[in-house]
Amino acid sequence: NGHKSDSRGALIVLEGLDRSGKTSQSSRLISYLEGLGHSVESWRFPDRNTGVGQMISSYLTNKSQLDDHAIHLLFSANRWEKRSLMEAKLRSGTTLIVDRYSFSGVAFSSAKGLDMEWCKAPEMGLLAPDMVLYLDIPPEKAAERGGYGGERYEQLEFQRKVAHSYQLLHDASWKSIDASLPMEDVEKKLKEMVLDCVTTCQKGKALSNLWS
Ligand code: 2DT
Repeated sequence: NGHKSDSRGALIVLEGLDRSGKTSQSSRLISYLEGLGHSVESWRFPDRNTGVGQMISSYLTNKSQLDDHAIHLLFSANRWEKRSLMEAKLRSGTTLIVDRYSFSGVAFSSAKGLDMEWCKAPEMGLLAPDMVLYLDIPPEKAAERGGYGGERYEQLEFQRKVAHSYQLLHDASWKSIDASLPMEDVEKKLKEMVLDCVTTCQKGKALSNLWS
């Protein structure tokens, strides 16, 4: 009686400090899943292509200044404007590998001193990821990798605070991976976890919302 249609794609989020390897690992996961014949898309937040995204981009590159609360809400709005597309993709069977999501939103804003519960509130009702893969790396080690760009937030002292905020956000859907291991080792672990999650969602795991 239509239960087959409950099969769906997985919502998989990669989180971690700058230079933790999220972007490289994300493209490896995409190739891996495509190779297995899965329908999969690479997403990232902020999505700088929308109108809201352009305001965010201008803030991150220090071309504009905004109140901490205001930029927090823009990051959240940027996810809300993609929510219905996200749900449609998942229901049509496409898995999404998402580079940063609400956890970045809360971790970065609370690292500035905003109240964590206040930060979570606008995220409530967005789709909850099926799995959050946290690429765990000490801030000092990430900084050694070099290549912090010139964007706002890309400073060791601030990254330490973000790491602390991330620690407060861990819940049952989180999987931490030691991201200071060689890239190939990290990749191998991620592939196993992702495949497992994709299979569970294909079997018809229900979608749910943050933060309930
Ligand atoms: P990228 O370097 O990954 O493009 O991220 N950020 C991100 C927030 O402060 N709030 C959010 O909700 C999101 C998604 C993290 C750009 C920077 O924006 C931060 C780094």
